[in-house]
Amino acid sequence: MRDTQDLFPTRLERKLDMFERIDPVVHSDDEQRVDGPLSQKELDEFEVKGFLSFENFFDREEMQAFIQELREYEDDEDLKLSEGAVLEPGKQEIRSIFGIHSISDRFSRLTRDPRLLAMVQQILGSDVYIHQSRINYKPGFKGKGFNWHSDFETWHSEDGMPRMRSLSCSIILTDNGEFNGPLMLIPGSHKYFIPCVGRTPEDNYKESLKSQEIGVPDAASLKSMMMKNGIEAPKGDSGSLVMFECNTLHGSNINMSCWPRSNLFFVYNSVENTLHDPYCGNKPRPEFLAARKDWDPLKPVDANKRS
Ligand code: 6CS
Ligand code: FE
Repeated sequence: MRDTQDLFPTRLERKLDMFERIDPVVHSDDEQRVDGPLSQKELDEFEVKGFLSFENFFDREEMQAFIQELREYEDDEDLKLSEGAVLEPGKQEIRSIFGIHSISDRFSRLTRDPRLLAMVQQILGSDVYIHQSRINYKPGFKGKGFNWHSDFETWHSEDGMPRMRSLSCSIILTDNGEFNGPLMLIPGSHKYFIPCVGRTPEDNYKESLKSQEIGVPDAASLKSMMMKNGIEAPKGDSGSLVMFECNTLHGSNINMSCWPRSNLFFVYNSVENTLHDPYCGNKPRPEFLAARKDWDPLKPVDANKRS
């Protein structure tokens, strides 16, 4: 019988102080550590900061096919009405499309890119599967921001993810500059779990994906993290990659520029960390938000069939 004890109480009626992380950050053993593409220096940086960024990880040209597909989705009225699509206020522009790896073969193959997979397996120390995928469009002028949060706090509470053994790969599709709302992260914040106050309403995702109000850390906790290690906003051209740990606090500002800030997010979970029932007690969220039907280990695609 799997242990379903809730080690990360959150969505509480009363504030509970943050506490130190109990899970490793890099899960691989000594042999697995040396068996992957990340150097010891990169593994140490991920361990300390909770994220790594790689400029031009993919070629800009390679990204063109993905961006073209992205543009086609923007003009697809049926897709805009689908359950996995979240619109910006005003219901014109797309904010996010979830489950992109199950909609598109091209994006599905990208989740199995041998270089991405090898790094993810090296950090998580096991085979992995996709817990969630999405494109965040953040269109020019209309793209709203994302409040500070830990993804794990949501995935634990609302999806039943037991431990911190998951990470996100954010692939930059349209150049992320300082003016179009780049992803911001708080280095070292993954080392603490911040319980949040506020019960989770049923079907919370119908609101939280537009603007997250539940599961947002309190200002005092955020301030203490920021005062300790500041804030970083890795910028980069299309094809750059930010890999961040499931519990690293992150968020982003509204996009006040004319340039879209469209990023792709693949969330990899260890096959040793599959979902329990949601710890908040609500019914499980839809499949496009949290995979429950397919936990098969991802196998790498042949590198020259990637896109
Ligand atoms: O609820 C979720 O799964 C989503 N919410 C946020 C703010 N980030 C992670 C994920 O996309
Ligand atoms: Fe997030």
